[in-house]
Amino acid sequence: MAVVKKVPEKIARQVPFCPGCGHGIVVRLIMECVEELGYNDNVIFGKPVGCASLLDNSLDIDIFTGAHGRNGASLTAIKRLKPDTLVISYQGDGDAYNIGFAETMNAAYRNEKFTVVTINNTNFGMTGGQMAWTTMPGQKTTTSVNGRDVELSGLPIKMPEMIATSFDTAYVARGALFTPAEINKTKGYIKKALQAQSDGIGHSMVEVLSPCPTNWHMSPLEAQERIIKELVPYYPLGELKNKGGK
Ligand SMILES: Cc1ncc(C[n+]2csc(CCOP(=O)(O)OP(=O)(O)O)c2C)c(N)n1
Ligand code: SF4
Ligand SMILES: [Mg+2]
Repeated sequence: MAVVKKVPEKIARQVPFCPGCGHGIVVRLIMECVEELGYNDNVIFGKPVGCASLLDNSLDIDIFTGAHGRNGASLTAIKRLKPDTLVISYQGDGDAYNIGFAETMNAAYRNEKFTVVTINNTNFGMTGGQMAWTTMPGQKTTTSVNGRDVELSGLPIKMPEMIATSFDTAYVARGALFTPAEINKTKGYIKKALQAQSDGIGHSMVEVLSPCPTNWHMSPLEAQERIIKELVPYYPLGELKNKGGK
């Protein structure tokens, strides 16, 4: 018999995202992991600028909102001042990779002992679907109306690969949201990343390939199929680094 897991207590109200959006799923996975790891009030959720900024009223935990892209710097300070607190930086791809590139890379470079979870939905979602560094070749966005031209703007960025191979980080993985099995694997990656932080091993990061049906102009089902057919072949799934070995 299938076991339906209870919504974590800290998700106090409904999350405010579009139908079929991945943000709500990932936030739930994070809060399930937080609960399972035994953290109750000793958690700080670093919220970005982007669609996830709408989360304020949904979570009953301490939330910090950084300026656009700057959570890598702000949460460094918070974690250093409160080393026993589980610090989670939840960020969009535009926030963490484009606007916050320097802060994200510097936090990883210094091996700051907090966890970054990034939502790669291949665009700047909240502001209407502009091209990001994660946008796929040929993808039409409001700022690449004829499709992304890699001759002009380069290839989509693979931040987890850069962070896993360049710096002395503890845990790096990429998951995706399509089948329940993949969603469960993604939860496993998030849990290991949080465990690496809890064990004091070092910086941890999980990227999640996530649907944005609204700006992709697709149904939720078509958006999931796009992830499987178009995104996964370019952005491979799995663990890139697991220093703690758990
Ligand atoms: C300094 C600054 N520049 C630009 C903006 C406008 N802005 C708000 S949300 C956003 C896009 C965020 O995209 P992403 O991080 O990918 O998150 P998503 O909405 O896709 O989840 C931008 C550019 C801002 N709020 N502050
Ligand atoms: S615009 Fe995209 S990322 Fe933002 S809430 Fe809607 S589906 Fe989600
Ligand atoms: Mg985005």
